[in-house]
Amino acid sequence: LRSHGDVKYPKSLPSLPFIGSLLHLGNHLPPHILFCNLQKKYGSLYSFKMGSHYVVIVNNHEDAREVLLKKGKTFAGRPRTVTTDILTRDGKDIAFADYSPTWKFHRKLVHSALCMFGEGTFAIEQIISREAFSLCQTLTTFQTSPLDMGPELARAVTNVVCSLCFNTRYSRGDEEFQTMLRYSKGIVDTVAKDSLVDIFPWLQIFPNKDLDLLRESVTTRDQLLQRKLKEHEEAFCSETVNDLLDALLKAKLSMENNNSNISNDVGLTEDHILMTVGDIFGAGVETTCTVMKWAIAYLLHYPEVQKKIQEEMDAKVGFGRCPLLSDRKILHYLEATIAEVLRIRPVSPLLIPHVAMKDTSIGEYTIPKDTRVVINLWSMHHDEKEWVHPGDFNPDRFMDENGHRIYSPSQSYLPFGAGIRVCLGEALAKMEVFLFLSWILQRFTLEIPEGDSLPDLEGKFGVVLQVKPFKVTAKLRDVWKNIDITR
Ligand code: HEM
Ligand code: PLO
Repeated sequence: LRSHGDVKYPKSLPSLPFIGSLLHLGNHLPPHILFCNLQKKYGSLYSFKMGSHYVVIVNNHEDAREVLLKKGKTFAGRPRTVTTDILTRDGKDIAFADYSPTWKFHRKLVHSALCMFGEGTFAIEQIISREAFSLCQTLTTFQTSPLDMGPELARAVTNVVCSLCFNTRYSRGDEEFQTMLRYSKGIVDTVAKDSLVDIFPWLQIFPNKDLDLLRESVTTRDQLLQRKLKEHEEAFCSETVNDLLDALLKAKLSMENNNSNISNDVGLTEDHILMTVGDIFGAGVETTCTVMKWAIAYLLHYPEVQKKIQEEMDAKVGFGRCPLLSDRKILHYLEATIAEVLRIRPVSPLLIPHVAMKDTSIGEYTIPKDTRVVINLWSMHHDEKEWVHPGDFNPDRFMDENGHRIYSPSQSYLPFGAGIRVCLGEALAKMEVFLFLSWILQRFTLEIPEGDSLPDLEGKFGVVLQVKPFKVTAKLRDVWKNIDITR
């Protein structure tokens, strides 16, 4: 693409050699950091070809806001890729589905179901608190011995999503839960991994270990979801909608009965229901769990932050009751710490790629239809023009001088994205992270096991920015030593 007349395209990286160097460099530098560094040479908005696809990388908040908010609908498309097509039966879910009336209808449906069973109700506080209590019990039994909290956190957040979607939960060591952990790791490790198959789709005709693992993991997941769907169908009664799956079934049945025009247009098939539940499950578990792990890793690196959170809690909540969601309004420093974790290690540093659905523009640059637009949240959250020492972990950025919370100290902060593709689970995720962390820190002080080194803060890029596994000791705080914590 070349500029002619008034038409100006984003600066382009040299095409053919670049693909080689991208894949090569990709082995050393994760893409969000590589794309951030390339700004030095190409400016904050630049483009390149990946196979036959024209890709634009957006690194600053002005352009990102134009794409996500001002022209949100124009950029609401999603690309089809080999791995996400396997995961979602060719885009029959929400997150990886292209913009369409069906997608719009689904998103609305799931949004209202989430409000009904979660966000808007007292029930969600009880569900999360039950899991926080159970997590604290497990930590108590591990007293002083080093523990990888990963699987325990995974069970806690899985049980929250399970309660919302299926009205069930898992106990420690449950066989079905172990299966779930296994297939989800298989998917996270392979979906959109280094996008090789997505750059050259014809590569899929060659044997590819990752694709095999992805297919196998997806098959196991689908069998599990199918079983849940069948159980719900058998027990279904439209009078009592117990969970998200019931709500989706009810919507499907009422559309079939109505036989109205919309049902032809937006057809809610069994595949759609399965894939949508798969999305909520996958997004609900992997993201929340990842944020919890990052938060704990940073608390180990910054014991003074942990101490400050505990002092605030001791003063404002005390030990006579458990933390509540309403404490979010008073535990400013804990909220600021969570906000800072989401800044310094965004769960989804490149969001999910967006696609221009028609010819359009970003700033002064022309963007042709079908361009893939990658928003580099990492660049935005580490922009030196917007943040003082962006590489430093400092919750005080989100506090004012009176000790109150600042919600958005910079425009360059969008951990959940924005606009019509904004995260569907933002409210739920914030409630979970707040309650889990406050329950844990009210009772325990987290420390590095003797002889272990500090957790690695670099992260491993994939469909989410993962933390490398590490161990902690959860020491029961002195005040709790004489109290029966299992009450
Ligand atoms: C999409 C962040 C938790 C469900 C997204 C996106 C981001 C994000 C950045 C992509 C936005 C875009 O492409 O423009 C996060 C973070 C979380 C979190 C940081 C945890 C702290 C959750 C939870 C759920 C969820 C708990 C489920 C209940 C979704 C769905 C989408 C999405 C369904 C796709 C939306 C669409 O494409 O229309 N999230 N998320 N997320 N998230 Fe989350
Ligand atoms: C996580 C592994 C699951 O087995 C499947 C799944 C579904 C939805 C995905 C999620 C995975 C990863 C995080 C994603 C989410 C949709 C939105 C979310 C990509 C692959 C984010 C952070 O954008």
